[in-house]
Parts: sequence; structure tokens; C-alpha cells
Amino acid sequence: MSGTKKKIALVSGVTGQDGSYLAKLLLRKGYFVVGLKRRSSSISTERIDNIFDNPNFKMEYWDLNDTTATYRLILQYKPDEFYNLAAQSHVRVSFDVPQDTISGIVLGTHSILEAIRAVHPTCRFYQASSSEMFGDNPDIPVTGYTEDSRLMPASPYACAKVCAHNLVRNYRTSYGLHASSGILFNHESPQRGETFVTRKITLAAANIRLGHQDHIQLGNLTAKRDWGHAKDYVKAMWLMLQQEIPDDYVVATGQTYSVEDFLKEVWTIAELGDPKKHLKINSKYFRPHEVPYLLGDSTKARKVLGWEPKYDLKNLAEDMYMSDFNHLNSTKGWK
Ligand code: NDP
Ligand code: GDR
Repeated sequence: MSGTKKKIALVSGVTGQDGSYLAKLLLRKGYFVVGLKRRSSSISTERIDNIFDNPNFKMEYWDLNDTTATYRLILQYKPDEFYNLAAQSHVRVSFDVPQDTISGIVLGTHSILEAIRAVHPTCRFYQASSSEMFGDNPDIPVTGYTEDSRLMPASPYACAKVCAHNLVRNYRTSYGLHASSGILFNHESPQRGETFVTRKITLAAANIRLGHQDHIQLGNLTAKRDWGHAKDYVKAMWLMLQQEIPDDYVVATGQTYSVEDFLKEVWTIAELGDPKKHLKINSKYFRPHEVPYLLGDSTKARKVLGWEPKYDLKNLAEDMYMSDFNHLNSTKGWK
């Protein structure tokens, strides 16, 4: 991009799984990236430590609940693009801290949209919508949920995401903002938070293999999810903001597997034999209301954005398990 002004992107939730992959993708594409991070008492920047010294990366303190900071940063940077990835993103935890989850997702998203509208309306906006919004819809299309499927959220988290999703559409139609939502199905990676089920499984398998752990405790094994790789999914986010016309897109692999399937896949890769030998079911990991089945139909994203996932469940499980195994082997070694 030499000779032309660098595009500026603000990325909220930069310390999270998706924020870290997206920031790196945008840097590779020649952007100046401003990562927005909330203050915490312990360091939470491990996922972005390797871009801290990049002259095209800057971190700013910010919080979803601080409207003044949202306005100030949009006025200061006049970004070309704003990717809103920040959220209390754990569905189970949203039943414990519903107000925090809802206020961050709903009011936080609203204040970004409002600030863009009021002070910098040319900024393009991406919202991290979620397949959880489809919830426990009893009419699941055979080929999966599309952008037009009915939303029946089944947790405080999902209710909040539905409201934010509708606000994005409302600001797009009411004020002509270039605001798009990616309805992303579950996506995982070696950078996935350790309490989400896939990472919990790959970490446990690596620890068991190395002799540091005896068993894993899980909740509902029958729930089915359409699992992809975060590396593939952040490309879709960027593609959405490169379109002339803003819109909403489902991003999914089109394959669904149960938690038990994922567990078995990882146990096979780790050569640990029958997972039942290392498994305990603990009721504390069940949810007050479960989403039993998610499958996405990403035909629109594939056609309009030219997006296609590279990872399937096996490659994803291998990438996550090998990353955990190699890291633990080099830090703790065999017991
Ligand atoms: P993570 O939980 O890994 O990251 C969430 C990020 O949001 C973290 O950086 C976190 O900061 C930050 N955050 C949380 N609360 C606040 C707050 N009040 N103010 C500022 N920042 C805050 O999530 P993912 O990267 O997996 O997901 C990114 C987004 O995409 C989320 O909005 C999530 O709901 C959504 N999504 C995710 C899917 C997935 O499968 N991964 C699927 C569909 C949607 P800290 O490090 O301090 O906790
Ligand atoms: P999810 O992801 O709720 O789909 O939300 P999670 O990995 O937490 O759960 C997936 C399924 O696994 C079952 N499960 C367990 N889950 C966890 N976390 N821990 C366990 O021990 C366990 N045992 C079984 C759950 O009941 C569930 O059915 C993720 C988040 O990233 C959201 O932010 C995002 O919007 C959605 O994906 C799409």
C-alpha cells in the first residue's frame, strides 16, 4: 500500500481469539490497527504479544460500557473500519452474569453505531453476531440455518446478540450506515479460550497424554455444533466490509458434530483409547437451557464473498491438539 494512506481499523475484543487473528490479518493487508482492550488486573495480552512492537499496531484502553471512550476514539482515529468483537462471550456464564453480558453487547454495540452515525458516518462497521441467535428453533432447515431463519435465542447472551443484530440492521436501513453482521457459527483454534468445550478437550487430552491429568469433566455430550477454524472465519469478517453493499451473512462449514464426536476425534489423534476411561460427567457444566443442534448454510457468503473454509473438523482438532501438546511438552514435559 506504499504511496497510499493506510486504512485504519479499530478492533474491539483484540485480546480475544478472533481479535488476535483479525488484527494479524489486517496488519498483513497493510492496515494500521488500533486494538481496543479493557483494563484487567492481570495481563491478558498473550494472544497479541507478537504484534505489540509492530509500528502499525497500537493498543488503546476502552470498555464496551464506556460511551465516552467510544466517541473519543472514533473522533481521534476516524477509522475506515470498526470490527466489534468485544463481548462476554461465554453462553453458560451469561446465565450467571446476565446484566453485564446484556449491557456490554446491547448498549456497547449501540453506542458504537450511534457514535459512527453522529461523528464519522463513513466508517464501515462489522458486528459479531452468532449462531446462538437461532437457539432452540424447532424448524431447523435440512441444509442449515440461513440469514432468514427464525431467531429463538435460548440464553441471556443470545438474547443480547439478537438485539445487537437488529440494531445493526436498523442503523443500516435508517441511516444508510455501512454496517454488516456476520452470523458466525462456532469457530475454534489453538487460541480458543480454555473454558470453551473444544479447547477444554484438546488441553485435557494433551495433559492426560503427558501424565499431568487423569480425567476430564464435561456436561452435555449430545449437543451438536457446526465447528470451523477461527483463521477461516476472520477472513469472512474482512470480506464483508470490502463489499459495496452492507449485508448480513451466515458463516459456517455446513457440517455438524456432537461434543462426543469431537471428544472421540481428539482421543483418536492423541492415541488415548476409549474416552470413557477418562471422562466424568458433571452437572455443573449443563446449562439451564441448551441449544441442542446448530448447522449453518453459508451459501450466500460463498457466492457473494467468495468465502470458503479450509479446515474441517479433523484438521481443526489436529491443529488444536498438537498446539496444546507441543506447548505443554516444552513447558511441563512428561510426568
Ligand atoms: P473471546 O471471549 O475470546 O474474546 C472476547 C473479547 O471481548 C476479549 O478480548 C475480551 O476481553 C473482550 N471483552 C469482554 N468484555 C468486554 C468489555 N466489557 N469491554 C471491552 N472488551 C471486552 O471471544 P471470541 O474471540 O471467540 O469471539 C469474538 C466475538 O465473536 C464475540 O463477540 C463473540 O460473542 C462472537 N462470536 C464468537 C463465536 C465463536 O465461535 N468464537 C461465534 C459467533 C460469535 P478480555 O480479554 O479482557 O476478557
Ligand atoms: P457455545 O460453546 O455455547 O456453543 O458458544 P461452548 O464451547 O461453550 O459449548 C458448546 C457445547 O458444548 C457443551 N458442553 C460444554 N461446554 C463447555 N463450555 N464446557 C463443558 O464442560 C461442556 N460440556 C458440554 C455445551 O453445553 C454446548 O452445547 C460458543 C461461544 O463462542 C459463543 O460466544 C458463540 O456465539 C457460539 O459459540 C457460536
